[in-house]
Formats: sequence, C-alpha cells, structure tokens
Amino acid sequence: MPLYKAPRIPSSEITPRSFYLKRRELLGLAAGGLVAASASPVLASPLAAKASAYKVDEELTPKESVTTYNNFYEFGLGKDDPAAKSGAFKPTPWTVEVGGMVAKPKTFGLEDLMKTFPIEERIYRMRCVEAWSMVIPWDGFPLAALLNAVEPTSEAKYVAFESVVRPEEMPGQSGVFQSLPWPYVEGLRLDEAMHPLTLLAVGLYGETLPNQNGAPIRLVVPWKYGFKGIKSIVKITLTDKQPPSTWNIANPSEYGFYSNVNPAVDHPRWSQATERRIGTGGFFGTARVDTLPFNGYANEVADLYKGMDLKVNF
Ligand SMILES: Nc1nc2c(c(=O)[nH]1)N[C@H]1C(S)=C(S)[C@@H](COP(=O)(O)O)O[C@H]1N2
Ligand SMILES: [Mo]
Repeated sequence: MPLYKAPRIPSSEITPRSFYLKRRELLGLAAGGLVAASASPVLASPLAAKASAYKVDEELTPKESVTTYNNFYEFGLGKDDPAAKSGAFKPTPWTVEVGGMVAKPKTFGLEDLMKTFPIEERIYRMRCVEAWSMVIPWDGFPLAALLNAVEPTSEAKYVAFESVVRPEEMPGQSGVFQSLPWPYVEGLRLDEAMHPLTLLAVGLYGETLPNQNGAPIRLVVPWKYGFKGIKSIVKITLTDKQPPSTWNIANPSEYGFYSNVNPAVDHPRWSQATERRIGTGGFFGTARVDTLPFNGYANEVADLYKGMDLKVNF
C-alpha cells in the first residue's frame, strides 16, 4: 500500500545528466518532462523527495543490485536471503518510539513522520565492512529533525536504536541456530546523530523502501561501515551511556563502536584499503577502488573526531 503519493521531482534536478539518463532507462520512463505518479507503471509508490545538495557524482549502483545484494541477518545470512525471504514481512502499520533523555517523548506513526519531516533525495556512497560498496539514491529526512522535535535534555550524550523482533515474519530470528542476538541494536554519539549527513531513510530510487533494505525506516550514516545503518527501527532512545551495538557485542575485537570507514585501519581478517564497487563494470561487476577516509566524507565529519586516536577508537 503506497504511503505517500505525489509527483516525483524530475531526476534532472537532482543528478548529473549522465545519471539522469541512466536512471530514466532504469525506471523505464519515456522522454519528456514531469511524469505524474499515476502515469508510471514502474513507480508503485513514489516518494515526494526534494532534491538536496547531498549527492556524490559517481555512477549509481543499479537498483537491481541495491535490492538483491543485502545484509539483513533477520532474514538469513546469504546476500540473496533478504530479497528472497522478506516477502511475508509487514512494514505497515508501523510506529517508532522515541524517548529516554528527552523533554517530549513521543511514539510516531510512520505516516506522521513522513508528513512532518520533508523527504529529500541523498545520493550517498555506502561502504560495507566486508569491503564492498555501492552508490545509493536514498529518500529520507535528517535524523536531527526528529531528535530536535523530541528535545534532547542536556544529559543526553548518545542515541540508541533498536530493530524490530518478529520471528514469525523474519526467518533468521527463529530456529535453533541464531546468528546474532535479537533485537539488532546500534548507537551513535549525539553529535554524530545530529550531523546533517545522518539520515533516516524511508525509500530508495524514489520508491518506498523495500523490505530487504530495512522497511519501513532505517538509519543511513554514510561515513561509517554499513552495519551501523540499522534497519526496520522501532525504538530510538536518548541516553547518557554509550549504547551497545550488535556487531560489537558479537565480536568486540573486530567491530568497534565508532566503525568510521578508515582505509588505514584493517579489519583483523582483511584489508580495508580498497573496496569492490558492486554493479560497476557490468552486471554485478566488481571494479576495485580505493577506500577513502570517512568514506569520502572527511571534509564534513572529520572534525567530530578531533583529538581522538582512530586506531584505538575504531
Ligand atoms: N537490523 C539489521 N540492520 C542491518 C543489518 C542487519 O543484519 N540487521 N545489516 C547491516 C549491514 S552489515 C549492512 S552492510 C547494511 C546493508 O544495507 P542494505 O542491504 O540496504 O545495503 O545494513 C545494516 N543494517
Ligand atoms: Mo555491512
């Protein structure tokens, strides 16, 4: 069921022309001006995303790869499990409980969130800790907008996130052998959470977020490894203590709390100096490119970590 119906901003206003053309091909749109939402059979539920200044001028990862090569252990360990096994998951209705050290705790309905906070398109470079990367056009709103609405108190120093637990809809959460403890949890320092790059995504490629990508709402932090981008969020809590994070609990020597993309700090079992750019060099191509400090967002975020030893705080 579409959550939001409005004509989409033409891609020409958002992306460089080469990507615009490529995108039009992908979406199967006819040449011409504005395409009304109802006129396109491809856009089942277009999002009213506005253009934003946040976009990398790199080739977009094809939607096919973005939606079939996923990590979402609630649906299984394989990259194709989330797309194959998330069909029974129901992302609506949905609420997100926001509380803890805030003046105005509130449980938001999803439609409420999407009406209250203007949705922007952000084209972000994404880097998984497994040394692969994508360039994804997200649709979402800054996490800061939501946090400001609930008014964090002066004691709040961190933000804790929690994913949904629904073993009956998520095959990776049932059975004897559990890959991870549930719920999946993550955390950010408050200044990281308030940074304008930090997004709550509700869509990608102009459409409602597919189940496998974390429907209906997930975190996107483009300068950190992908696992910080917690999916299917049901709870956000402001706190004065560093929150637990799932991969850090699972293996603290391999996955730190910060997990900023850093080519100079290798994972104990593999190098982080380069990455496979999924979807380049043909279908599921694997062109290898250098990994950039803070995933290329150093100008925007390096100041957040001034004076910190990033080898210790990995
Ligand atoms: N709840 C939950 N969130 C999650 C994960 C997960 O297994 N469960 N995997 C993480 C990892 S390792 C990555 S790389 C990204 C992948 O997001 P994508 O499938 O949209 O590319 O989601 C992150 N968020
Ligand atoms: Mo990842």
